[in-house]
Amino acid sequence: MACADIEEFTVQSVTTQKIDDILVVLVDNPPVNALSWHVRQGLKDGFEQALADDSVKAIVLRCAGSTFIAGADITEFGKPPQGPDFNAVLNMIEAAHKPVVAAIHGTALGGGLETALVCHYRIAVPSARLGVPEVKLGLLPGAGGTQRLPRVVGIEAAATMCALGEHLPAAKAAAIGLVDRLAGEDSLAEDAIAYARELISVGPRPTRDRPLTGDVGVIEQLKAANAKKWRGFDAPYANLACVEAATRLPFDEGMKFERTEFLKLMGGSQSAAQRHMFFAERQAAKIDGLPKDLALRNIQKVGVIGAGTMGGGISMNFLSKGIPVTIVEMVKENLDRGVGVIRKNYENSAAKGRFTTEQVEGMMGLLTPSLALEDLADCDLVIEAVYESMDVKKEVFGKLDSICKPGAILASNTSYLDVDEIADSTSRPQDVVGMHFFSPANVMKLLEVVRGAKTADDVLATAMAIGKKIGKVAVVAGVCHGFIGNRMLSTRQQPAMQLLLEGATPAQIDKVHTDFGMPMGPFQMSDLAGLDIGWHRDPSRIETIRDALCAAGRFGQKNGKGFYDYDEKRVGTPSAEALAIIEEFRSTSNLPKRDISDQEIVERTLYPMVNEGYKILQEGKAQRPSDIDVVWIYGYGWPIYRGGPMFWGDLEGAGKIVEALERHGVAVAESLKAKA
Ligand code: T1G
Repeated sequence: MACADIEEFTVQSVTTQKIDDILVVLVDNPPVNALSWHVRQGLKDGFEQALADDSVKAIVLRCAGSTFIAGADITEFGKPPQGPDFNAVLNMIEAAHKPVVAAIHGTALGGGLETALVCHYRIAVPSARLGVPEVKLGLLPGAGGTQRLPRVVGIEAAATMCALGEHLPAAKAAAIGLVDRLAGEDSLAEDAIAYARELISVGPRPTRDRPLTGDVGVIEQLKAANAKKWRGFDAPYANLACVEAATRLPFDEGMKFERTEFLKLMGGSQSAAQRHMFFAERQAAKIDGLPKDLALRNIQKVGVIGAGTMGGGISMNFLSKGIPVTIVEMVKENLDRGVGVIRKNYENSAAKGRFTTEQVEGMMGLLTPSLALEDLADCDLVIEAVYESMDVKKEVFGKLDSICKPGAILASNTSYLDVDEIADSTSRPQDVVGMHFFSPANVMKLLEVVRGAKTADDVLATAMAIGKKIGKVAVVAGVCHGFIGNRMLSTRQQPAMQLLLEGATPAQIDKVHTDFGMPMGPFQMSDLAGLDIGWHRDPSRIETIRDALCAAGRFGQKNGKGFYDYDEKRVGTPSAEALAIIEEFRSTSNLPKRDISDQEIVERTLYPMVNEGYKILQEGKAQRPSDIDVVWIYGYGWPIYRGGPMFWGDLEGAGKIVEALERHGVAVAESLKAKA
């Protein structure tokens, strides 16, 4: 039965099928069976039909396609409501006087799991995953999840699921009572009907009437264990408040409490930001102007040149996904050290339970160390991660050009050099692309894929696809100094240094940034990277504050002192010596020392980043503003609850930003000025 004609159009996203005394309600709303308004309407119609038909003794709710319902339709948020109220539909299902079985495959997430929770019983295939990931959207399960989960799995599991938003595999879900029965991987439809028929004599089991069990103390434990990770976030605490309410309020009161908390989050900027990032991350994978069905190059074997920190980390990305890697170094000692670091990293992960010993040996077995570039001849993709010097890179690519097989993709991990110039050192510039990993390369999710002027479309698309395959969030960048992320970073670092000359301290400036939600501020980041990177090594030549610190032997975390002093655990504290060096250098600048407000620090270090983002877009070096947001969240730890620099800039307001930039004498991007 199709759901009723809707004023705009008739949809077939929910149909029913009667099999003897069982009615199957089937949802079919590709790609993830989201609970769009016409699905809610179809569920309402389908269950009304089932409940009115006396020959129907039990009901099965199932989904077509690759997954059970993956949640509310996020694209509907913020738009005028359409179709029946979600909670009303769920309450109707829960109150059914006939047993209702949810048949789960793929993922039952968010509103999808909430729909399964109002069904009286749940059967799932072993490969299914269940969860309430709303917290990752800055939300909470707003259709009874925080009230019904504790009644099914207990307070501890419910609090953990709501606050962390992780997916549970079906076996784990069965172990905690979220799933009542496991079906055969390929026989869910039949097994669900058989299970429903068994339940006819058992009858309905409304979740709202089930007793709530467990220890509410888990809530404070979760807060204590996640305080650092949840710094600045609203949603985790709202989720826990709702679960806590379930332990002390009658069900209907608890539902009202949940509704109030849900609407607070839905109306706030954090959820808007995190929902923006949900789509931004998926949009980043799309390359405008390329045909969807473009054939990709086949990447079976990867070569990495350089076994240092970056080369080793890059290699691990492929090895962890079962892709063989030949890693090449010029000096045996460096090669052996690099291979040893890779093994050590895997062994450390195994010690934390992430890999078994066999898996570590398997991954190491895919690694072929070599001292000869010639061993890269049969690689489909070669990634160069040698010293950041154009001359060195051009020499390497010149050799690769004569060694590598036709069609091999030649990629540079350069973090800011001109990929076109590197490409022109080969006879195959169409096969050259930038693949800029972020350190530590086996951990950081961002991958900037730098599109050269001559990079072939299939090379670009293949680099993006292999990036996703190894678990990265890949973003297309154009060739310019620093591409997207580092180019914007420099517009923050320069004014930060200037503010020191005018009287601010490193700690004050860094605190503005960490209070904003960044993992570290400009000077903490400089100490981490190393103040001596790119230093001319002449202690008598002091032209900048950094020169002065390096001349005094203050290189950053690496030797325990930079802008800050560091203890053996690399915990930094303000340094009287560093402040004295800065003050001495500052006094030569003839700039009056003055008190500088935190707002001025925001205007002079964060607003220029937004401005640079507009310039990057104007120059076509990024495909879309949301790509820039993705770069900063996955490459630099920009707080996701602020949605990235461009989203945040919109929230701040173009007019406010332009006024401040002009007041500070910064040249404003035309496209930003036009928006003010
Ligand atoms: N709404 C709308 N579109 C969605 C969607 C959703 N819930 N989930 C995915 N899509 C789109 C996605 O944008 C992409 O579109 C396509 O589907 C494939 O997604 C009241 C308030 C299910 C694990 O948070 O985690 O319920 O790019 O590329 O890698 O309490 O999608 O093709 O145009 O991610 O196979 C809670 C979000 C919502 C789950 C599949 N649910 N989705 O991963 O495919 S809030 C979620 C996912 C809620 C209630 C609350 C994943 C997936 P396009 P994909 P995938």
